[in-house]
Amino acid sequence: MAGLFSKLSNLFSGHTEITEDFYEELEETLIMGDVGFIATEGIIAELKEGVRREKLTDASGCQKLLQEIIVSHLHDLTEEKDYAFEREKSIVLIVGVNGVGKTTSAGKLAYYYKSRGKKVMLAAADTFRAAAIEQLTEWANRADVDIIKGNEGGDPGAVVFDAIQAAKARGTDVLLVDTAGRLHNKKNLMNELKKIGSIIQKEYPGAVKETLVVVDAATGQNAREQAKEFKEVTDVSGVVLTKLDGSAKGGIVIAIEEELDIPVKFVGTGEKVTDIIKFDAKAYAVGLTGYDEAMEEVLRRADEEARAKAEAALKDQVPVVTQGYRVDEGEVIKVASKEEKEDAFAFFRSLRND
Ligand SMILES: Nc1nc2c(ncn2[C@@H]2O[C@H](COP(=O)(O)OP(=O)(O)OP(=O)(O)O)[C@@H](O)[C@H]2O)c(=O)[nH]1
Ligand SMILES: [Mg+2]
Repeated sequence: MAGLFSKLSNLFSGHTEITEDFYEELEETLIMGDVGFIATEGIIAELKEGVRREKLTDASGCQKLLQEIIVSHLHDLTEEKDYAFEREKSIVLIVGVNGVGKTTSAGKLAYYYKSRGKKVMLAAADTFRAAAIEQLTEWANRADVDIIKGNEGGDPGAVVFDAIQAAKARGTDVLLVDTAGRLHNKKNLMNELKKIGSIIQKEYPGAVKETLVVVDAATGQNAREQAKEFKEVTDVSGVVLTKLDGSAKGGIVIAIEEELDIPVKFVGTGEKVTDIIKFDAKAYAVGLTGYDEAMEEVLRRADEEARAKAEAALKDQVPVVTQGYRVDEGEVIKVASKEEKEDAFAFFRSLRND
């Protein structure tokens, strides 16, 4: 069965005119692809409205419109606001139910920030599951970062406490905390997270706190439910959506953002240490709708903006990292984040082969 990305992008070549059939097929594709009922209804209504307003008649004409509507249903992530933890001393709590990919994501993020020049530390606060500490230790080795751990069966709060003291002493930039996905029961799990939360508040009030709930894309609407439950007990600030590489759906991004108002910040694209990308709404919408021309424009604009920002910074002699460029010793240097947009686009486009 073809996946959401291939079905949706093919929808436009399969139809020449915008007919009721076209809308029905679009609706079915979105629902089947995990977009969720609420967002689907909204998207279709806005598309119909736009088609009327712009007096569009052929299906290919509304490809761009659909792409813009999808973007408008997603958070407009900014580096300053949504990735503030990258620039200051921070503590990133990784939460989620068992098996979704928390430990893997913690390891990948450790590598991600380490390779961008950050001083990173991992904390093994899943003391419940046998072998969890060992598993995180392997990731710490892979990423070549420090790890703070306790004993199996020990108090996770104590591990977080120790990790905070170590992070302060060693000048760590990003402290990533892996937590348990399962305890004796759900109530215990949620209580433990609350306890960890209050330890952080007490011991490390100066740090930027980020709580990422990890959900598995393959679990569809359950992923949304899980994110909702965690949101109710902790101040979740973002989602890491894992295993999107193996899912033929992926519309869950829209359902989560629309219904829970939490941004998807990272996407797991495989099992390797480098298989994580920052979520990019435009790259996602372009990949989904097949309106590839839009990406050229997005990349060109990102490039211009970043260069302008970097040049302005150069003039004012402030060392800044901007999207795509940074200023270093009086020179404007191209950095990885521009390529990250391209990588995101390439990944979402590759989902059309599922
Ligand atoms: N294909 C794919 N596999 C992933 C991704 N992220 C994690 N996995 C796999 O998912 C499985 C579970 O990952 P873990 O990181 O152990 O999950 P966890 O949430 O820490 O699990 P518990 O600690 O038992 O709650 C492993 O086999 C990972 O390789 C991803 O983005 N893509
Ligand atoms: Mg784990």
